[in-house]
Amino acid sequence: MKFIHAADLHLDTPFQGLTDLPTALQTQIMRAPIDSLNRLVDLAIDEAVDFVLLVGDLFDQAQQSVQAQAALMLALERLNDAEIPVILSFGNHDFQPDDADWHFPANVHAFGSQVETVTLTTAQQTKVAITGFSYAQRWLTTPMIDQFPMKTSSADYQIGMWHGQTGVAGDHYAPFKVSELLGKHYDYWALGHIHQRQELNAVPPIDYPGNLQGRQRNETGAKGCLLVSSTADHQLRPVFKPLATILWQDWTPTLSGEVSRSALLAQLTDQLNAAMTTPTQLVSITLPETCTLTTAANLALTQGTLLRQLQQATTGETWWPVDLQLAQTTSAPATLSFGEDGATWQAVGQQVISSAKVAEIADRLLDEDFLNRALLETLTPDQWQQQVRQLLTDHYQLTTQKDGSTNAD
Ligand SMILES: [Mn+2]
Repeated sequence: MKFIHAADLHLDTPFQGLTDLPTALQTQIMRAPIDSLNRLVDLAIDEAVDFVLLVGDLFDQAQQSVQAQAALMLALERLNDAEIPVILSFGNHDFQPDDADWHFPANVHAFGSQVETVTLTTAQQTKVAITGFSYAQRWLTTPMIDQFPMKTSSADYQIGMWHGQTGVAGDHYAPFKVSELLGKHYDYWALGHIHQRQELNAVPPIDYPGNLQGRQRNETGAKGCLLVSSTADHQLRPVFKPLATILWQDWTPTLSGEVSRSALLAQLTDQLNAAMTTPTQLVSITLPETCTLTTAANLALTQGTLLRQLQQATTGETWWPVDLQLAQTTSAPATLSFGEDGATWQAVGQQVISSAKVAEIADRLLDEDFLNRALLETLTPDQWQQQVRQLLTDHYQLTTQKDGSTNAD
């Protein structure tokens, strides 16, 4: 026996926090949840599975978009043509009243808000009982476990479908305890709701497959479904199958020493080109503590110009930078205080203002676009003032207050 366990498709998910995307990538991202569903159907047909379980949150909202509904119906029709049954439930995102009329194809069984059991007989004459429920409202605080029957003796395997999370009575998302599920003696618990793939118990498996397609920055890594097969000793064993067409990724480049803006841009581009292959990666970049940035590079980072330049340096076919930041260090940021202590300034001035230091600083300053431009074209005094003020406030955390507190963080 072989089946697919998937959950949390969120077909009409709104992707947020992405700006300035190339049109092709934007289209690819908007289609990603539907593309991953279509790949699930391909997998089901290729593997000739006996049935497919979809455990809640098929849609992102109780009111679905027409496109998402059409995509689901098309996928279910393809499985119907292949004579693959689908057992599905609705979750806390796509909760449905019991009298909602979906006109699903004949191969589909959708659970209502009361726990029920459906029984299938596979082509190899294996009898499988599948027990589950749907959400009829956003929250499900009542204990559902009491409604679940003990494993029936009339089926070869019994599978529970449960969209929810561990917790105590009163929690919002169908709370359960692992021990309660184990107490029913089922052969497999197909969970949904938690978007991170995880196994709460190995034998029998109590598994979250994770969502089919990552929806935001913290949903990183490969996403897909579980392909579950029976073993000779009558166990059910899940294997992860990646399906997502877009991956969110946290990534840190290899960098050391002091890095200028141009070197940083070149290094990031080269390393990303080498590291990122299909499927397309949406990358949140954290620079390692092993490197320090020149003043200009730091300014470009904090102002976002470095991220924009990096976005301009990629076609978006294999990677797209969504964020770029320094590793969080525990030490306090350096601040420069314009206080009233003239003696300190004199002492510091004698140390700092040497011809070598001036040359070094001038070199770094020429890394600044606006200073470079000023030498080639004419900046008005107003533009000069505005740019210098921006440089000081953004990079040096300029403070003019006597108590030394900063006006920026
Ligand atoms: Mn959910």
